[in-house]
Amino acid sequence: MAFEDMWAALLPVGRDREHGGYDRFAWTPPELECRDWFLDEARGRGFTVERDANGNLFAWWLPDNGVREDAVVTGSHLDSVPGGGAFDGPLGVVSAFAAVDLLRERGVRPGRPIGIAAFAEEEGARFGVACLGSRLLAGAIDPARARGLTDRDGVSVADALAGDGLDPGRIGPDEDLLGRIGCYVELHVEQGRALTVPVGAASSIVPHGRWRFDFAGEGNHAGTTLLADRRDPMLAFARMVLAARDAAERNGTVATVGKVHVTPGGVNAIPSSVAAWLDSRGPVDDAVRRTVEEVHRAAREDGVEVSVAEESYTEVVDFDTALRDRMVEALGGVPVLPTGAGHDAGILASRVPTAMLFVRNPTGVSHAPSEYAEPDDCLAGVEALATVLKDLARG
Ligand code: HGY
Ligand code: MN
Ligand code: MN
Repeated sequence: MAFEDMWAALLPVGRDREHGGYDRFAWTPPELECRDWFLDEARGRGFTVERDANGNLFAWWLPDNGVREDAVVTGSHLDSVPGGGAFDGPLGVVSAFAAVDLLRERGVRPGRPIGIAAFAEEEGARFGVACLGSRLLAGAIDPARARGLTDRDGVSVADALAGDGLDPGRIGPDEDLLGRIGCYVELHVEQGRALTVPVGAASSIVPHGRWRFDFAGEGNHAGTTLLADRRDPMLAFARMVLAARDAAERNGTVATVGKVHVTPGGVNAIPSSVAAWLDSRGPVDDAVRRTVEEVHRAAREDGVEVSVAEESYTEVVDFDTALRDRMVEALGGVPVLPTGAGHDAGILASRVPTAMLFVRNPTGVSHAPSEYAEPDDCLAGVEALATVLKDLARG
């Protein structure tokens, strides 16, 4: 099935009719539908399908020579942020199938296995930790902590895995699977405005993390409670949001507060508590750490208790230069650029040689419905990925 057909098949899955964004949260119906799509595409090509204990999917194009290790793996993720764009994640997975199709049409027979991966819960939109599936595979998160993560309705990762027929007791690092992977190359839509030609390569991912702030005050009546008697957590939250921008400007980082839960959430009730999440990223670790500390210091209000918990943090990722340079050479030279976006490739980079290809995004917008890549640029990305896979999977 050509790129366009696969793209058209996925496009409507989990798309909100009103705002056009996607809500493909891990192990919810739209994302399960995307998983089924992946399995159909893999089986339709006669690939061996593997679902690891962590819920990551792999489709294997195995060579005739019986070699089963040193695989070249490509792919990305199928889940989205709330109201996300169509390209972040799926472009890498659809392009992987399309690139392998090109190689097969051209009579290429790989000397090493080529794997296509779809990692679970990359956005962390449901359970709060980004790249959960690849972190578990790579041993970058404690399995017990992961099992206990819950979504807004109190459903745990363990429940979600069990609901999908997996044994939550088996999640965690998979040394056998990692041992079979020789390298990982992820194609991804570029998420800023830096790429001005169809295809580029990644040099690094900046340090980035997310922190949960909890503000505990006292719920009370909006009309009968004197200002002097209030312990309003919303005021501490408001200071947190404004402090995030100030601290980011001071420290040369970026900081975002995009998610907040107010309890109980009544128009005429002073909240009893507020939970809010800070996402901060920047060129160096200590600038990010300073940003979070300054926000923590500023997010205050008399009578309101403030607590902060780090939910995930990824130090700077410098992709494998030999792999990157080999990829750039095979492509005849493409721009090499850093990114402020996290990726499964950034997590796997700690275990296997990893590289990334970017496809131009003319809007420069991501994590929103207007995220976009031109069809010609998507096809250029497929050609580039096919070239890289052919080069890397040579016997
Ligand atoms: O948050 C990120 O940068 C990625 O999209 N998970
Ligand atoms: Mn994303
Ligand atoms: Mn992504």
